[in-house]
Amino acid sequence: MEKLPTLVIYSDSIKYTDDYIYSDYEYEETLVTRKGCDVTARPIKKCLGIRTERRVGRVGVMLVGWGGNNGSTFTAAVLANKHQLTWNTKNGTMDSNWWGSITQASTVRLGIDEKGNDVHVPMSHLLPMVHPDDLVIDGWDISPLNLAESMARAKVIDYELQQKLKKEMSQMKPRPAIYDPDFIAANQADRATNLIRGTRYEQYLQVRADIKDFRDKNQLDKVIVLWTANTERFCEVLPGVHDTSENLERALRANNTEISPSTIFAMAAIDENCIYINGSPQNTLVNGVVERAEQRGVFVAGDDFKSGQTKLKSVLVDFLVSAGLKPVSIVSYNHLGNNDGKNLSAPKQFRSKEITKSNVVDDMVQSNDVLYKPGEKPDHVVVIKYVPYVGDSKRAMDEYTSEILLHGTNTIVVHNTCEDSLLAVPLILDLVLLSELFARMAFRDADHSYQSMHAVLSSLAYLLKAPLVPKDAPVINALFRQRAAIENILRAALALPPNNYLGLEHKVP
Ligand code: NAI
Ligand code: DG6
Repeated sequence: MEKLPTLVIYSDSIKYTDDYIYSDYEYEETLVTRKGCDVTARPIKKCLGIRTERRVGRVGVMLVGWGGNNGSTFTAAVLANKHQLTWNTKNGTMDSNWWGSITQASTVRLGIDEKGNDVHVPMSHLLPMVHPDDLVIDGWDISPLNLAESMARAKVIDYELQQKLKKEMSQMKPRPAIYDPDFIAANQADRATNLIRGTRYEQYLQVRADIKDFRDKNQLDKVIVLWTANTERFCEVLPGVHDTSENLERALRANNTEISPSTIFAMAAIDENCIYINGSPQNTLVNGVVERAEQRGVFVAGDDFKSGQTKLKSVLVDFLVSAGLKPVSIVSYNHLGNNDGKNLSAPKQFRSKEITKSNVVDDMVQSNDVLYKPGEKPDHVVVIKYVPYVGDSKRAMDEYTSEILLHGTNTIVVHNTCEDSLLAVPLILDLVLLSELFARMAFRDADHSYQSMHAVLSSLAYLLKAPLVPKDAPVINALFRQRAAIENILRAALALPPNNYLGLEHKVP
């Protein structure tokens, strides 16, 4: 195996022991006070201790919806990379890679060399992270197909690579899953034959038993449960049912029909001390689930992978608004022909996706009160259509109209064609690797003992369309701000200052 270069930080603010990296970090902010039109600002500093456990341990990932396009493609990508497979196509011989993953295929600016030139290192070299080859994979699906059959059904992976993976993936079979036809589209019924029967509470117990079984058989230190199953309709959030952990458990035992399958998976994962990540739009992580995660000290994160159209939107609108241009109309069409598109062709499931796709520019708009009056927003419309022929190769067409100088207009039109699952799978990897790393980090201020990050892991916002944040925390959608947050948290754990891009070495004599 390729030997990774070691990164050692020389600083009085860092201490390495066999078990931990300790960083003394000065967190700087600017405190702003507004009184009428007057604004005052004062720099503030807080001394923090950051401790990162160095031992990664054995990590397992359980995918809900393992047999879907994302689930089977994720498994294929992990195995192809692990075995360093190559395959022939009409364009020549291809090799395995993790392009699209920020941990595996992106770099972070570490600093400058003696001549003042930037030095970058792969993000994965900053702090100890799970190697993707070492992940153990398992999961559930309502469809009984083994993973080789699922991969063939998905039509995402090149044929020759499928042949090379077939033997190993045909041994992998999803565990039976929780099916409630009231939550996903009626057009999914024909694949739903691999099911956990019984009441909701019995289903919850079975999911817990599955997690225990997987953990014990593979001697895992950590298991991460990630929902990449069909988009569900939103559950109707009911007082006395979804609002507290206790009420939710009571309602689960009473077999309340507004408790969705995804919420049952989340409760079982949390109760088994597993991080739970929601890669789809629905409101799985109701207040009762979040409270349960807080009580148990387990992370939850969501909602909905930010893979293509929304990712670009959270760059483009940031660019426009920060350039002083005023987006006034954003219209986003998609059509796709995979099973996700089929499920989303039903109105209630489409509505879930419409919600997560629609609120993704709010923070950028609100940041500029020169352009927008309080409460003013651009018109924003999202359309999704199911067109079977295009399969996983989603088409996304966007029109952005902005008002410019003296109320002229500027219209930008974007057309993007891409295999959806090949964009989503690297995000699944990053969600797993980064959440696992964040679970090994702890923070303390001067007088307190070390504490984990908040149970709602908003640091993963870069990877998610509608980032769930702790109560009263602001939602950040702007992509580079989200990425800088990840980068600078990793730097802080190494007692390095945030990247500031001042570049004064070259600007001041
Ligand atoms: P898919 O439809 O191919 O896979 C979903 C799988 O979940 C299917 O195999 C289905 O049988 C299974 N399933 C349904 N209900 C289940 C349950 N209760 N328990 C266990 N398994 C269940 O869809 P795909 O393309 O893999 O996407 C998965 C999810 O990720 C969808 O909700 C989609 O909206 C979301 N997503 C996908 C993105 C992408 O770029 N591919 C980006 C953002 C979100
Ligand atoms: C149609 O929009 C299908 C969806 O599942 C999307 O492909 C998915 O949510 C990705 O969305 P986006 O906006 O990040 O490309």
